[in-house]
Amino acid sequence: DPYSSDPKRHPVLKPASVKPFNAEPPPSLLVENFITPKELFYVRNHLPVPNIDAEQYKLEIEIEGAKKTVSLSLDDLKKMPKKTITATIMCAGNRRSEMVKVKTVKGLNWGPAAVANATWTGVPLRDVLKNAGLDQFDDKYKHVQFEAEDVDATGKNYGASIPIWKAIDERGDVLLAYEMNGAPLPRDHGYPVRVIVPGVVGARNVKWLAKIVISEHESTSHWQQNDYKGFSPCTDWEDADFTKSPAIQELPVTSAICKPYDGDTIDVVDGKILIKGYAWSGGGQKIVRVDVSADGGKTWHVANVDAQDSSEPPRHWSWTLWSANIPVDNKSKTVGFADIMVKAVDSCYNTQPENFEHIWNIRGVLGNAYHKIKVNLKQ
Ligand code: MTE
Ligand code: MO
Repeated sequence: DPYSSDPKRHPVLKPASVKPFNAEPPPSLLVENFITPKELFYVRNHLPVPNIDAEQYKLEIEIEGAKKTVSLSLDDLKKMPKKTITATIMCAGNRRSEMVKVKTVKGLNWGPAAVANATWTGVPLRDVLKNAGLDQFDDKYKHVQFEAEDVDATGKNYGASIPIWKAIDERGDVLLAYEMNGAPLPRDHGYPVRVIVPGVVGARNVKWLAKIVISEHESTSHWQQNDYKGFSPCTDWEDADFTKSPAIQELPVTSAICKPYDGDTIDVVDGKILIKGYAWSGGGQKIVRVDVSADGGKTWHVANVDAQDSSEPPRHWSWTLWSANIPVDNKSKTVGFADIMVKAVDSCYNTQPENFEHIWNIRGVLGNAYHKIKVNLKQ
């Protein structure tokens, strides 16, 4: 069993699959903390967790066409000036379980908790590339490829790539991280070194990093080429041409109600109900407003921001936690329920699509429509 040396997991994580291990926490617990404790941080593994001895760890760096490659130990990385950022990571398939209600898709049935926020400490990737001899003004190179230590049954490694501007720009804030929330990375989250590409889809935040290649080309890995791409609702598996859709990088703005849950019965206090959730946008955009409704969108209210960091766009990498105490119509005896919905607005004034019907896609990615739940009201 290639999964026999996987780490032990906290029982609060609800598995969507066990081998490989994929799990998210209960959404109501997720929004209790601005910085997600490691026990509550969702896990998204495509393959068995590699067992890496930090003492033996080597990171290889190759600049295509150059004769030499550079090899760095964990100590070499730790000797370089370090930096800490707070960044949210979100899986492209977050909230897939809502999209599935339109029509089935291929992918894990994620709820709204395949997202989390942590502090990450490590070395800026741009410093490592500079030391390795990359001339940042050489426009021959277009991509930075990451190869990981985890392998599939045919011997292929997990891999992904990002455009080179994101790696080179100081404001891109890409890190080779060796700490999460001030402690060494847990094995599930990439021990000893992972890439943090803030503002960019989870899939490019490569864990168990083994090799970096500066290249004219994207990563050729399955996950860069034939997965994690968006399609039209009219495209099915027979006519999907993966060469025609770009690989997902920055994610669109999204939000979710994490407390209460769809179908819950909740108390009405002084004619109001309390709801809580998160909002986040990719590309370093900040959430500037969260709108909530308790009557199916007839009337809207602006939610309170409970937690947000002060960094400005386009370097605002972490999520926003919000809550709202919204009035419900409890005068009429017939109203025993509320249709609650949320949409967020980011600093580009982009907002969310109204429903999943119009953004449905075969892989069930980029599911950022209004989050809608129905609850029963207890007077
Ligand atoms: N890196 C490696 N080496 N192997 C993986 O399976 N999964 C990716 C990414 N990096 C993956 C990986 C995906 S799809 C996501 S969403 C994030 O890691 C999840 O990070 P987490 O498990 O730390 O939450
Ligand atoms: Mo993912």
